[in-house]
Amino acid sequence: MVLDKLGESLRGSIDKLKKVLFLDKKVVNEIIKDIQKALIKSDVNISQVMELSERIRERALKENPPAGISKKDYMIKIVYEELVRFLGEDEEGIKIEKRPTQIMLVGLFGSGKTTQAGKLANYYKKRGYKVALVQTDTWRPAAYDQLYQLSNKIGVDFYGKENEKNPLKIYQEFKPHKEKYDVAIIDTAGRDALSDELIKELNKLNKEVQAEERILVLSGDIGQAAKTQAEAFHKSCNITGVIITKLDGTAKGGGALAACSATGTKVKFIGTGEKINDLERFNPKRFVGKLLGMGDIETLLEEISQMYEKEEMEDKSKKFLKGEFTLIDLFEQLESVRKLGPLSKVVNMIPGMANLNIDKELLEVQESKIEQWKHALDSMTKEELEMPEKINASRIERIAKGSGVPEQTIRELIKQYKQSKKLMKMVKGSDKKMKKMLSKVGLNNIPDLNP
Ligand SMILES: Nc1nc2c(ncn2[C@@H]2O[C@H](COP(=O)(O)OP(=O)(O)OP(=O)(O)O)[C@@H](O)[C@H]2O)c(=O)[nH]1
Ligand SMILES: [Mg+2]
Repeated sequence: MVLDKLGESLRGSIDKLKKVLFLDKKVVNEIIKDIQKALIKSDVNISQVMELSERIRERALKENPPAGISKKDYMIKIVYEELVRFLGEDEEGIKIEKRPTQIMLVGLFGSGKTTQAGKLANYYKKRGYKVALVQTDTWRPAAYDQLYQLSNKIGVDFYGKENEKNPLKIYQEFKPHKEKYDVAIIDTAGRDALSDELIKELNKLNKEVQAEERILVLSGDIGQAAKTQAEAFHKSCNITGVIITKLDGTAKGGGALAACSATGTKVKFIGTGEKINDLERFNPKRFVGKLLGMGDIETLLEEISQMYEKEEMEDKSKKFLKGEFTLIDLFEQLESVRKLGPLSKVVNMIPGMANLNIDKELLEVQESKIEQWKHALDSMTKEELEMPEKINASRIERIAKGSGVPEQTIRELIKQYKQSKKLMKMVKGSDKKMKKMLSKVGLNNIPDLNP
């Protein structure tokens, strides 16, 4: 499992959070301390840890959850969101848009370049692309064999030259064939450190290959030192992203991931083992979800977003019932009711509504007219939308010209608005039975209508 220690500790904090009776400042601080410890153990840079935990603390203490969601659950959401942000927010991936898309892998000795070259070839072959593997590493004696064997195993074409000392020459022999492929993956030689010699070699190769993607392969076990490496390689060959490998076997992987994100270097894939299939596209949301215990988080996020929707609807209903509504509110209400079916039918579904003796025409809005109203509303000024009473004949003429909607239809819209407002007054003046009825259709939690 990737970053299992970090995941274990974070899940531990979440469990602790779930168990407390009441979320107060003390608990927030305690949970944050746990998270800090977990991140520091994973070799995340201290100032990054502090920055992240400050954000979590501030939000947890300041923000209020929507009604129906506990503070504890809301804090879990905050922790999730901030960790996702911390790790780069959105998935980057490598897009195969040009044919061929050349992916050049660079990095220090043993970081996992050759292995990832094989994994990537396998990844793209499985997705139906025609792939070539090119070995330009003339340093490591076994490099040629290593990649050759991988290419046989995967079943993709291989280019290389066993006793050639000049990587440029090897690439030049491949170049006339490159058009045959959708994806060409170019493995390069590493060194102990980013020496001048390696920089020179990479610069030359870089110029010749002109790869769409220049990917730095970093071993996760270097932890926060990933920052210096990413910066140095970026300077020498303007890398387009990184692959962090060996996340299966190191406690320091969190540091490497966080360091890359801090330098703005996009993590495109992660290596999760030695086998050919042990490569994952890096998606911060999925990754953090898994770390925190996927299923739980998804259900929770869904619940919270539903509560927000409910709150918003209730707010609108309250305004509507108080008669404090504008043309925009009217339109929104009509749109949301329209989703339930034709208005006349919707009204019939509400028990007791018929007894109110509402003129049926008052509610029977022709479906096609709503679309025209939308255009008319687009041509109105803010003042007109908020105070429709101000819309006189000359304004109607102007709105009609601007929207291409007949004046008559605009007059109907205003009539509808006035009638709805009248209806609201009736609702306001009605008895408890009415309130009961409204609660049946979900418009509950409404403050006393006759205070
Ligand atoms: N556990 C684990 N091991 C990996 C992963 N990726 C690569 N390795 C191992 O790391 C070692 C080095 O991998 P290579 O692919 O040869 O590294 P390299 O960057 O090509 O090294 P040089 O050619 O010497 O520069 C090998 O033993 C791989 O099996 C990974 O994601 N997880
Ligand atoms: Mg290699």
